[in-house]
Amino acid sequence: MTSSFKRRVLVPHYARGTPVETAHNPLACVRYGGDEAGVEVAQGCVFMTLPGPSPVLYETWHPMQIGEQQAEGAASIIPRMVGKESGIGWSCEGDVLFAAFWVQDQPELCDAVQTHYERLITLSRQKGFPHIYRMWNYLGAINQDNEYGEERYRDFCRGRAQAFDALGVELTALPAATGIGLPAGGVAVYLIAHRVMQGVNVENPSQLPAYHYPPRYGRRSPSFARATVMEGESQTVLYLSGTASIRGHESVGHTLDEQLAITIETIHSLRAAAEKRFPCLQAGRFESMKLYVRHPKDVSVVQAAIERAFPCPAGQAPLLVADICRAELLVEVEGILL
Ligand code: 3EB
Repeated sequence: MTSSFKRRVLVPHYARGTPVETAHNPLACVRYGGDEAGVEVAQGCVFMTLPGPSPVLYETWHPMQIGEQQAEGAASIIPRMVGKESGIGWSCEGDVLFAAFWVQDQPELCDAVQTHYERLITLSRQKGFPHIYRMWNYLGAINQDNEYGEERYRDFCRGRAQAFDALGVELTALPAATGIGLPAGGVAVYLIAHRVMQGVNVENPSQLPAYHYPPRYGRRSPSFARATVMEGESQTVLYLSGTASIRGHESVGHTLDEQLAITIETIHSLRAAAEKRFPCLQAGRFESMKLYVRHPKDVSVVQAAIERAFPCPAGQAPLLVADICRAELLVEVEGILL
């Protein structure tokens, strides 16, 4: 007797202002805005709260079927499991895992970030989900200097890079990611990982790989791929990293309009690179996007431009006012295409 099981990946769904977080049984719920930041596990779900003003944005994570596979041992019947171990909240079901940590603010971020990153990756491996395919990093006062005069984003990048080094992760195996500011201190990180499917990384011909940025942007380069593709038999999913107005390794454009135009062009170029390897993505649409804007006055212009360039289902392109990881950048955009 043969049986098959659903091959799935995790995708987000966004809701604003209403506490619908546990409807549809998500694996995780990230709340953008709340008084008390942290990670907790309840009702079979990881709840992560990031500091910030209300109204709150809720991002829930749901398994989506992308194919079917012959059952390999018990993978077909692995039920929902959740837990919190050494500060890492995690939940898994079948072949998908969500895991997250929150670290209190520190005078220097590097050590705490390295320690927690290593725990996060090690936990993913130990639970049986070694294929990390997308990560998000949010840090307070991202453009301010730490006690030693190093910008906190760069301080963070050192800890992250050291953790990947220590665990033997090759540069070309780094997942797609986002790195963005928070209105208050501390560091929030979460990831999604798969039991058996390795993501395929895609770099952008118009940009230097971030992990090769020269030292003028920090002692250790940012550890992420421009995009990761998860290929299923019935659906292929493109996870775009946070994308900003950068060509080569340099920030370009002084005005919002210039930066927006270059960001959109950069996303088109990244998408074209992904389509070369995965032609089925040509028929794809953005299922969701997440927009980050430094200044509140720029919100409506960014929303309108992105909506025109990359139409998304209603409500699935939320915008957060946040600092971007380089002080001169005004806008950053991430997205999921399928
Ligand atoms: C850039 O391209 C813009 O440090 O995890 C985008 C995506 C950016 C992820 C990260 C940073 C990160 O360098 C910033």
